[in-house]
Amino acid sequence: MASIPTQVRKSLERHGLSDEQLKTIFRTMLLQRQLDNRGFQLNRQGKVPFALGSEGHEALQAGAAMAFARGKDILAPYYRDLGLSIGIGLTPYEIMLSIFARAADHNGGRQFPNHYSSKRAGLMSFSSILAAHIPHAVGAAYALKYRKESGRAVLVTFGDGTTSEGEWHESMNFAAVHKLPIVFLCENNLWAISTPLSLQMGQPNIYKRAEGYGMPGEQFDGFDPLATYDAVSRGMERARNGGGPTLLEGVCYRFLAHSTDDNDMTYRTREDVAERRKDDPVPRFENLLVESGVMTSEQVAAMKQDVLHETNEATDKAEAMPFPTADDLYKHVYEGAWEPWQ
Ligand SMILES: Cc1ncc(C[n+]2csc(CCOP(=O)(O)OP(=O)(O)O)c2C)c(N)n1
Ligand SMILES: [Mg+2]
Repeated sequence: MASIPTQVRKSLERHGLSDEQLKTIFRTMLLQRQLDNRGFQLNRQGKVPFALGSEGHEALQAGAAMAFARGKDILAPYYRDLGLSIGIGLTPYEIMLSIFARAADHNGGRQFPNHYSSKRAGLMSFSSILAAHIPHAVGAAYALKYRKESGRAVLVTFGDGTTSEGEWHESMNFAAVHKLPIVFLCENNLWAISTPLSLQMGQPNIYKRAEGYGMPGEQFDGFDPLATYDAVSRGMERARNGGGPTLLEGVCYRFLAHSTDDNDMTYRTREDVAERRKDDPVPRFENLLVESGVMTSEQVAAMKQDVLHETNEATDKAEAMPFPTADDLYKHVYEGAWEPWQ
């Protein structure tokens, strides 16, 4: 099984990132964790029916978001990508509109919670059906190539379990044959709800499958935002410059249950999770930034306060918004306002 390095790096390998960019990555990680927890809290308060958790994915998503070229690239995410979504420009208010399913949400409050979309941010709408978005992402990459829009690429993400789906394999093959501008980013958290990686695949190193399709593959520490940024930015640059697709695998861990509807204590123990928590990417990156002098402890504390304040404001503002009404139940579902009973 893929292992997670436990060493906190003392020296900072910044891969060309400025102090401001490093702080932006850290802020995205803090905001993701805060919003993530808010979704679970609101569910337990009976205010929202469902929320997904992404704790443990912060480094991977904030690092990948930093490699995304806003206004150019396209993101085809999956349901656990809260951090990637805010990292490429979605606001906490937009996240909360989705979680509260309010009419002002980009999907009109009609999508599953945590299923964002945004034309402005270049974030493609996606489905809860595992891997269904991957052929769509490949289609978008095909369109970029067909239209000769070089300098742009697609970033598509998915979990480890999703690599067992037929669409995943078909998409990998098609992208390699046509040398499409796309990066396949696997967020390997070692679980697919209750199915551990060892029961999902015989070859636990997902990145090694790349060779079978004829594209480069690389694995990195998904608890390290800078290793993630390095791998994803190289893959995206290659794609933007006509070099074709890449398969990347970031190894992380899912600290929370799969969703608010799941009880993970039925298939793993508190001790299992506590062991992985020792490598928690959020305090790990905080220590690195303080130890290497990018931020002081006081600046970190102020940033945490600011993130909490922003989350509270977004929560209150979204909660006060109206639900969609029955009138628009079929809006965006059937073309030309057609209704099934007509
Ligand atoms: C085609 C399909 N089969 C099953 C499900 C039910 N399901 C939802 S999430 C999930 C686990 C996916 O695990 P993984 O791809 O590793 O992503 P993770 O949730 O761990 O981030 C399953 C089986 C589904 N949504 N779609
Ligand atoms: Mg998984």
